[in-house]
Amino acid sequence: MTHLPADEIRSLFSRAMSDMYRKEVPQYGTLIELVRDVNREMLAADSDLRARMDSAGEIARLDVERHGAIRLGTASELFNIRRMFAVMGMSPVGYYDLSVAGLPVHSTAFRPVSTEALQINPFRVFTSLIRLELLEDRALAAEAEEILSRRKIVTDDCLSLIEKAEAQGGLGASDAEAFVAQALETFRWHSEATVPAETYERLCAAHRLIADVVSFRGPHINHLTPRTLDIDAVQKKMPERGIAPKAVIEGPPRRRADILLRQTSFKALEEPILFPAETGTEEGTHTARFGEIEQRGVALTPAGRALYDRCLAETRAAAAVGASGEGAGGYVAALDAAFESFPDDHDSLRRDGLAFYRYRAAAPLPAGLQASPEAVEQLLASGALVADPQVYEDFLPVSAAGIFQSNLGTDEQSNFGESANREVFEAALGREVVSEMALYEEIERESLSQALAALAAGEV
Ligand code: OOG
Ligand code: NI
Repeated sequence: MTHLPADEIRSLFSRAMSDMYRKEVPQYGTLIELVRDVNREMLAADSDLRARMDSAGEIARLDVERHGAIRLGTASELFNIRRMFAVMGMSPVGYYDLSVAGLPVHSTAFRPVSTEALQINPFRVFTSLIRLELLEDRALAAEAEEILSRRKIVTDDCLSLIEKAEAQGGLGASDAEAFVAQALETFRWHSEATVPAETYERLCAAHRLIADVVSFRGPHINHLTPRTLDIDAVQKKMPERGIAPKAVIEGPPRRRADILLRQTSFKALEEPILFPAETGTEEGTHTARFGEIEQRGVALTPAGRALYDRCLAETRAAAAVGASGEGAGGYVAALDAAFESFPDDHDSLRRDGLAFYRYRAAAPLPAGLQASPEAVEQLLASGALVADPQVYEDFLPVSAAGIFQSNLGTDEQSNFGESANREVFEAALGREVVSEMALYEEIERESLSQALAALAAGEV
């Protein structure tokens, strides 16, 4: 039997999720249009950018590129979600400890890992697991655990299709379609809470993230984020289209050679919900779902990342943004100043070993040059070899915390303190998370040896 490639199942799912979210949150549709307009203008105005992205295979993925986020309640939920995403060719990459920012969650990102799969559709889902063990109120933690133990977030039909995919090594076309429809059910919004208003209030008082997870039937997708080529332009134009962005863009400053990831979001919507009550239902509201945009730059090596972390720490020590955005100007100035020491062109980033590249052979080997690792600089200078920046496919814990915070009240307590627990997370997941650094390294190494081989064989 022929299986539908996992990459195609992921594309189907990502489109279905986007259609569903557009219906649920109309502002998301507005944001998608704005991002598409800005990307088109950028590509039309900058033919170098267009050519570069085209030869790196990045134009095609731009319009389908997005990430989403969900929050899970229990180890077994994480285990089943991992199996569900595996059917779509998505693996858990990276471990993010958000307790450093006072949030009672730890997370991973499910995403495709190979160059080919990323080019087809890089859909990613930032997936957090709440940590009830960090709650001081042990009775409330036990109550939350009991409530969560009663829910099933993956439909029975979906579970059987996952089992079938695991047994057969994939799904045929009609099974794949049924799987996508069933998987979508897990992420749907439910306007009826599963707990009475009084329980919801107590959960909120412990932490609003906990209330968001424990009070509902499933892990509603809380945002979907398109990728823009100019986040500053989109941020500026958001108010024109009736969207109010958060005060500052998370991540590195605006630069000539983009690094890592810059993100901004709009505030969560206040949505009407119904709580079960002794007689019928009781009306209330909940804020969970929001919108976000991102701009992706080159992935950094461990050395580059350490430099990034230092520059960011310096910025945050020098300037702080207040609860309602005061001090945003000072923060941006401090950010620009702190990153002055960070090389801002791809040649330096590559030569200094700060960022990851993907090599390709672009012209025949010039006379007198060897297709060898020692000759890389000369081959690049001659144009026979080209180094494309590898897009950063992952997330940043400090930025993610900023995105979480902008959607929670600013009076949130943050007294959990650092307590990473990767072992517990991986035990729940049922496997180890993939190291993102190892993936970038391998792509760089492999691409260089293939490009050199192609030059040596005269295949260009
Ligand atoms: C996830 C927030 C983090 C990002 O892009 O860094 C995030 C959440 O609110 O569940 O989406
Ligand atoms: Ni996000």
